[in-house]
Amino acid sequence: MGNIQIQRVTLYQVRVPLRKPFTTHLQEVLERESILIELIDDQGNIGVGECVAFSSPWYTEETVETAWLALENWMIPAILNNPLSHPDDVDSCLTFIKGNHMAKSAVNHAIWDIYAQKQQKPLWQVIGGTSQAIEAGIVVAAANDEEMYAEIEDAVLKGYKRIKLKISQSSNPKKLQEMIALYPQTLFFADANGAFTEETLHLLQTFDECGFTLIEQPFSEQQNKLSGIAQRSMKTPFALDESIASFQDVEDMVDHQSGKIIVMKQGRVGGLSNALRIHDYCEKAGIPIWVGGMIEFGVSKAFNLAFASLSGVKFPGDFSSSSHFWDHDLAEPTIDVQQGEIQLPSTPGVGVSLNHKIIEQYEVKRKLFYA
Ligand code: OSB
Ligand code: MG
Repeated sequence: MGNIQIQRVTLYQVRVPLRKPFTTHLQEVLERESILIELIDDQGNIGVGECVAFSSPWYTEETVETAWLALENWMIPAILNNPLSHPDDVDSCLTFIKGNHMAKSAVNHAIWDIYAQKQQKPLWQVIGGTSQAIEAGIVVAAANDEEMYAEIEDAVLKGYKRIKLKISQSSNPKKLQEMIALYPQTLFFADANGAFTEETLHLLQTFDECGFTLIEQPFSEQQNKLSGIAQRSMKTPFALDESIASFQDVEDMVDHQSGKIIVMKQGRVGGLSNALRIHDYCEKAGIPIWVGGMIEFGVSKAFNLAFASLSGVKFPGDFSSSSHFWDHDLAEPTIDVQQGEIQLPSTPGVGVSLNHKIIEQYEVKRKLFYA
């Protein structure tokens, strides 16, 4: 296959307004700052990646600024000076850097993109994906009930197979149960983003009769033991999102029985290489996976879609059309849900490139690096 020798790296920082506010009990997101990375190798292959850290540490410790620093000071110099024979080598080349998973993931992704292009195959095939049509799910994170009902109706009409609702201690389980009963063809997930505590465990238990397929991350990421106690008292399976930042976290989930399903966010586990290891373990252990979202652009979503093609992914993920969040996506082609599905590309690599014209409109800063 030959080594991948990176010649040039470009980092772009962008700031893009969301089409409508994204509201959870933790944060209201109105605009998305993000970092895009573009690598060019000695044969002219272009690999892309996207760092999914947010502007502030409301969801994870990493932020856009810390990720930029890590990329600029340590990660990019390391990959410019080391020929790589496989994307997994990105991880071995960056073991001297602790944490910073989302920044690492962006680099790991861009190398996977080039690696697949060199094999002249779509990335999803290179990693052993089996389905070319990915079932689409959407997240409703509305500020009030009226908006929530309107967005649910709209999503059902658009053909989404699954709707994820943000819940918190102030949600009304009775009303949710009635609403879910109106849409027997649609799967409903609940995402608590860690809203519940030991003191409010009894409130969480009142969601057990709502008809949710699963409840995502009821407690904060460290509360495995409590989550295990709660899970054993409820029939609705828990899917752990924030808790899963590594392979070991999956083993912890099994040890504590703190959840039954994994939400994969490649950025949080440090990229596709680690995500694949988790996938293979989960498939053997019979733990279903589904793919979560980060209010991303089409680059990150394209890697999520490739992962969703794997046989261990058992539920529709956070996959909505580009137009759900954005007036203009930063990657092309844009994501277009049709009959509740998204078709994977047949072109080599991850199948998307940066839309430079659009990026220019939203660019905050840019930096180039040469070997
Ligand atoms: O908890 O899944 C989450 C978005 C930002 C931060 C955390 C979460 C989310 C989502 C996914 O719910 C939104 C999407 O990209 O479709
Ligand atoms: Mg979540």
